[in-house]
Amino acid sequence: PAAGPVVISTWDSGQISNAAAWPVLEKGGRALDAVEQAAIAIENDINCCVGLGGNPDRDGHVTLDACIMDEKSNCGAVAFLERIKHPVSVARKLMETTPHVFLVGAGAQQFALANGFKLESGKLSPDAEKEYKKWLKKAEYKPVINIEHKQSKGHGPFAPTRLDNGDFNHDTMGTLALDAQGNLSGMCTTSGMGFKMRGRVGDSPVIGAGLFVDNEIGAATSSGQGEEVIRVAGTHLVVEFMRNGSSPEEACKKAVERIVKRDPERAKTFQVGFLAINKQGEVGAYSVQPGFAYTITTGDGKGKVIASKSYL
Ligand code: SD4
Repeated sequence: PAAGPVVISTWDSGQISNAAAWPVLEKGGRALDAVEQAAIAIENDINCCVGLGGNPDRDGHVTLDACIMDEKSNCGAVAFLERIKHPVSVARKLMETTPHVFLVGAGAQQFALANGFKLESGKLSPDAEKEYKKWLKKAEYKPVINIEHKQSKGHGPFAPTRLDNGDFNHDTMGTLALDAQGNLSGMCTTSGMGFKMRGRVGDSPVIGAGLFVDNEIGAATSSGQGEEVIRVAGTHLVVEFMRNGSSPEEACKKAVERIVKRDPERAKTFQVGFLAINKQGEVGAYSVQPGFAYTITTGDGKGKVIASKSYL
């Protein structure tokens, strides 16, 4: 018998994504549709951290990375996409209507426009504008650990994800769903690391790094310093650990340990968090630094935020 439905999303802002995914799953709908709804909801939320409301690159442009993967290992991804509100939906369109899996930059935007997506203004959200001006004063190019690991204070359900000092506690949302038919799908969407180098792409749109789904075994997504995740093909690794018998939490822990082992000293300076679900509907997470969390929705349809265990 199928274990679903269940939906999990990274971070406490996962409450917003899960609330949009749940009605699809509750009605017996497809996990793929559920995770796309999760993406649309969070990309629409101007108070959150991903989508066009996110922080820009160091030249002042918001550039989006996203991907989606279904139960048949179909996948679609876009990166360095500008002025399009729903990158995950563009990725899905690419997956379903072309022989390709990955489009970037101007080509991705051209594909989106040809498929009826609207060109948005490109103006920064008021919060992002403020943050960018603040950043420009020093214009320091270094990925900031604090953005990732500071505990979000006072976040009730649907509270803004900006911290009191204006930072986000993250810039990426990943959602994994198991539907009533027992099928898995996932998505990952991001504005990427704030004030990144122009053209920089992280792990989030990279299949096997920011997201991986294997319908026989399970699925995983990640958040944090994308470069570290790409180096170990992080979410593919998590799914392979599950294939070899690890629980979702153990699998996430082993992937974190693989990253830390490379340079334990340096690992003190960045955050990576993995989130996973297996075919039985068991879920788990693990991160390098404290402060990572995820939201799970199942049974009663209420999103529950759970703090991840961490290496440090
Ligand atoms: C990236 N993984 O672009 C993303 C950033 C992130 O929470 O997860 N922020 O590297």
